[in-house]
Amino acid sequence: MSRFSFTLNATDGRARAGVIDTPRGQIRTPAFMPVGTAATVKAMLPDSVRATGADILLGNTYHLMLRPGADRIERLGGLHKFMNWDRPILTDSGGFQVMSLADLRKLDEDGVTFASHIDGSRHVLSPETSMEIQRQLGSDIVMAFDECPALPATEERQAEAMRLSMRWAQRSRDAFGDRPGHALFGIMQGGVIRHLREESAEALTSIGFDGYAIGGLAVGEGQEAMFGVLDYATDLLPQAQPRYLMGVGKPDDIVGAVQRGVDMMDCVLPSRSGRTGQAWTRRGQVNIKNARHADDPRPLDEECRCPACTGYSRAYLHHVFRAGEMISGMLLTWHNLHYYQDLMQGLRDAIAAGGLDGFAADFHATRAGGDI
Ligand code: PRF
Ligand code: ZN
Repeated sequence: MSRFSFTLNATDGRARAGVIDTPRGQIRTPAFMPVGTAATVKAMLPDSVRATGADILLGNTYHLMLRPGADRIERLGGLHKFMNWDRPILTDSGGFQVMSLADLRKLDEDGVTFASHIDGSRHVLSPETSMEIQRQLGSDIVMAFDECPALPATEERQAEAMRLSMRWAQRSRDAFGDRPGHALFGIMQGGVIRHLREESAEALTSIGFDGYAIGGLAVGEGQEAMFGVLDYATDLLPQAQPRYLMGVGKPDDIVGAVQRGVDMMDCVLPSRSGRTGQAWTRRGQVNIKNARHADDPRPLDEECRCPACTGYSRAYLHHVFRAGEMISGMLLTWHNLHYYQDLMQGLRDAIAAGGLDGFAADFHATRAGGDI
């Protein structure tokens, strides 16, 4: 069986382009991972997600353990077979979703006890149960179990959450064991406090992981503060493993993160905003609800080769959104995911050619603020 490995092919400044090899296929980096929380990228068939250029999807321990249940998915042959996606899947470990979605949460050294947001049933997540559930799902890239404190948080609270996450990282590593072809990523915490980020990086690298995530960002601190952390945080992590910035982001967040040495990202934004009538294009954001589009025969994005842009006008997309037709969410999600993957390919090509700064300048120059 081929093992999990990361090969760096090019660097440009602090940015990197490479390939992660897994038994389920290659992941070209920098990579954007569409979110498939409930065993589906909402409004898209898996072949269509692949056609946008995605190499890997993200799944969620929290949602799948509650519905339809990890035991059931395991009995049915694992998440890949269940959702008909045979390429790599990364699963988040659940703690972050418990804190934002579950009721009656109780957190202690062992883990977190909570009530399901779906039916109120009681559950426990700990480093050990999270590793077991991610194994049952058949995840290719398993995330360590961590705590991401809600903002605003005092330095004391950030330190406590980070140190708990580092003890949980060691327990995650021990519980994961040795699983050839599967990877375990550690998650750095520490908020926007540099010495806590340094302490967290030191703890994770001395445990040793197949990849390193930067957690605890994009939680309301703002882009400037996030970039301020990324300015030093990626350099605290090993060169030889992938770095994953969790839950990011808007297109300009992605460009800035890649310039600062991030290799992987995920975000619900392109899929979620597609269902609410928001499109992301080379010239900026389009709100398809807007009456301005009712008679507009032009495509969403003149340069895009996706089915929404090659087959339909803004007028049609406006009409089906207003009429509440299902094809509206399908076409806008397809376009948004296609746009995001085109952006990633542009970033990878620019890094390979040593022209990332020019690419980024061009990216910013062609985009208008507000609605276009
Ligand atoms: N930890 C985990 N998942 C996450 C985050 C985190 O800090 C974030 C923060 N942006 C998103 N998803 N486990
Ligand atoms: Zn398009």
